[in-house]
Amino acid sequence: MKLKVTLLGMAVGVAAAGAQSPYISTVFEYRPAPGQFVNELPAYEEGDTEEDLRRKAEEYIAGQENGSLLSLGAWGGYVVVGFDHTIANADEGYDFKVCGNAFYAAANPNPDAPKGGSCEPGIVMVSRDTNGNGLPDDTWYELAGSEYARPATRHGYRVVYRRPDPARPAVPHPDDPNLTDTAYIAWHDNQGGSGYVERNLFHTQSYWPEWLEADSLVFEGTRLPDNGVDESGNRSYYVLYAYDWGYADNHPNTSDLCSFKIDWAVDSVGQPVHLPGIDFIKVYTGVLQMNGWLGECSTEISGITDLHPDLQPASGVASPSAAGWEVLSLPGGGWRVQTPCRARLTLYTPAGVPLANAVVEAGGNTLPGAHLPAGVYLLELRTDDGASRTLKAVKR
Ligand SMILES: [Ca+2]
Ligand SMILES: [Ca+2]
Ligand SMILES: [Ca+2]
Repeated sequence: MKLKVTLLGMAVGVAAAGAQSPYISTVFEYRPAPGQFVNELPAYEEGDTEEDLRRKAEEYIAGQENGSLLSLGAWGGYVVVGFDHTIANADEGYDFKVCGNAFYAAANPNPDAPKGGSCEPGIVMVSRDTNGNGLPDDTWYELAGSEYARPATRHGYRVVYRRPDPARPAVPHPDDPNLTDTAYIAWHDNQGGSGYVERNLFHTQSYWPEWLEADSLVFEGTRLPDNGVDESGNRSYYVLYAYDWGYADNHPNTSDLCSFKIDWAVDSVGQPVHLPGIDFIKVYTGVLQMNGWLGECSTEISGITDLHPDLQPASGVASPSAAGWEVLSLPGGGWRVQTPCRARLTLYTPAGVPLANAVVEAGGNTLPGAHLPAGVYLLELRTDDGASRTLKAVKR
């Protein structure tokens, strides 16, 4: 009991210290996957520990909107950050912005897809300090960006990278002198796939995080479809295309598309969750693709900004039923949908596939569902003023 009180006291003390900064206050963990900027951004020096690199990463991206570029390496490499306050989930608009170094190339020869250049989408996750200990040891939620429900997006993905053997002879690319070792760092995934992080002429340092002692590195998460295309057809010009929204290092920093809504959060099985605010953010490289001489797709970030640092999070999780929104399962297999006003309803499968649309009026409405298999469905209700809320609809 005494311990509990002490920990709570510490957490309150941290939150109350000093004025609120809109920027990152702490880097909790920096764990890049292998990549061509690893050991350079930031620089590894002989003898550095993981704590030294954590501190260097913090110097790069904390306390400023757009600091230095922190490279997360190939797919899965990540950084975990915190703030000196809880970032509130605003009723409308974006909640926070992530800066990176994405750009659209003027030379992109594809007129139908102008948002291509150097776009290296990173997946963003959020977490609440639910146990109040000030540490990111609570449940994480992915912000479901534009590609979340695409069939080509792989959820529950896992990759193991193996430390390169310095005695193994390099395997240069037969046609591309820029690629000095195409079998440099081997990886395999949990779906039967495998490949290599390739080494190129332009980055000659080790691509393996030198401060880590393990001989393999494991990362887990969501893998986005490949976004790089060799538009030249001869390995000379690669275009990395932006995804629509919801990813870090995916659009230029001047774009609203670098901003995020806490309302995009989903749980581990894709169910939307409502978080009144968040305390921690994790960003990891979302694409696993080599792009010839350009190297692997690797997300970089340079800062995160709370877009409304003075906004207080609503206390507790909002209860939809308390506000007059409710879904009840009916014995015959359908649902009773209770709303305080007129709303446009969309019924989704647990995987997010829309099944049906309807308009419901204020009060009780019956929604048929006898023909559907048992499971947890999602009901999105959008009011005439554009607000929306999502409720679970359980079919037994
Ligand atoms: Ca919101
Ligand atoms: Ca915690
Ligand atoms: Ca980048």
